[in-house]
Amino acid sequence: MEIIGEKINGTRTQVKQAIAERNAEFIQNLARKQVEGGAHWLDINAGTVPEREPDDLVWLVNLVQDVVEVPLCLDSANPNALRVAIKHVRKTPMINSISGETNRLNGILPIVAEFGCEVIVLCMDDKGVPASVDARLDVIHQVFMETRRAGVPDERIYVDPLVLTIATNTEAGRITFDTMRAIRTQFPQAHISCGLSNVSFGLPVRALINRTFLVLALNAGMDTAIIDPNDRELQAAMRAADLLLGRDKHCLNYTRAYRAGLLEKK
Ligand code: THG
Repeated sequence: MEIIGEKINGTRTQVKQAIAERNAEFIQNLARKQVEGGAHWLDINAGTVPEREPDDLVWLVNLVQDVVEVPLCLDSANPNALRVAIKHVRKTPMINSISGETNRLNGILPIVAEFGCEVIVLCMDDKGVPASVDARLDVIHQVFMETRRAGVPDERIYVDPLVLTIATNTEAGRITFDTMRAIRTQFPQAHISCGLSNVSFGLPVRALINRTFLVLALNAGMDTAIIDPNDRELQAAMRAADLLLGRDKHCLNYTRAYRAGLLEKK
């Protein structure tokens, strides 16, 4: 499984403060630690102040690239911020995200096509996140029509089926897994990605729910996730799941993680 490290996100209190104070050391430590923890990409989200977002995003991009080599995942709904930031990236970034929403298709898909980016596709449109599996697949088919028309190959697409909160709808997990299985079959070249934060909202022992969700999602065809790469239990569960699903040739990653002391309790 490929990991997108989630921690450099301006909606988090500490990161928001570090951005406001231009605390470079705090951000660069987050970048280094996540790559040491196994992140293949780093999500970079400058937060929610629209007039400051382009400057803040460029500041983050430059800082992070000075200390790590991994490509970035630019997390913004603002085409202007993305266009400014993309001039500063050293490696072609992933864009997080487009969706079936008109403004994202019009504003962000042209950037993805022009710069040859990989892109996360959220399973939602102007009406929100569809309730049923079939309605979600309709949205996905619509978006693939647009990405193909724009010349973006399916293998650059990471579909995020979105998982809603189990506490308010106990079908939320099943709907997400069924959507993943259908995407795997209908778009075999595309990737499937997901975040975990929503699924366990409002319930106790959230980390247990999150890591069990991750294992079930891997079984449903997910190959990438936006997670905290420094969460030991999550990483251990993910490595065991990859091993059991036949995605770890010669058990190499598993045994390597064991020797690095990553699989057992500290
Ligand atoms: N899909 C896509 N992008 C996403 C998400 C997704 N981007 C945002 C989010 N979901 C994933 N990123 C984060 C980043 C940080 C945290 C959670 C998800 C986080 N949360 C703390 C917690 O859960 O305890 C609380 C916040 C804080 O520290 O202030 O750290 O699903 N495409």
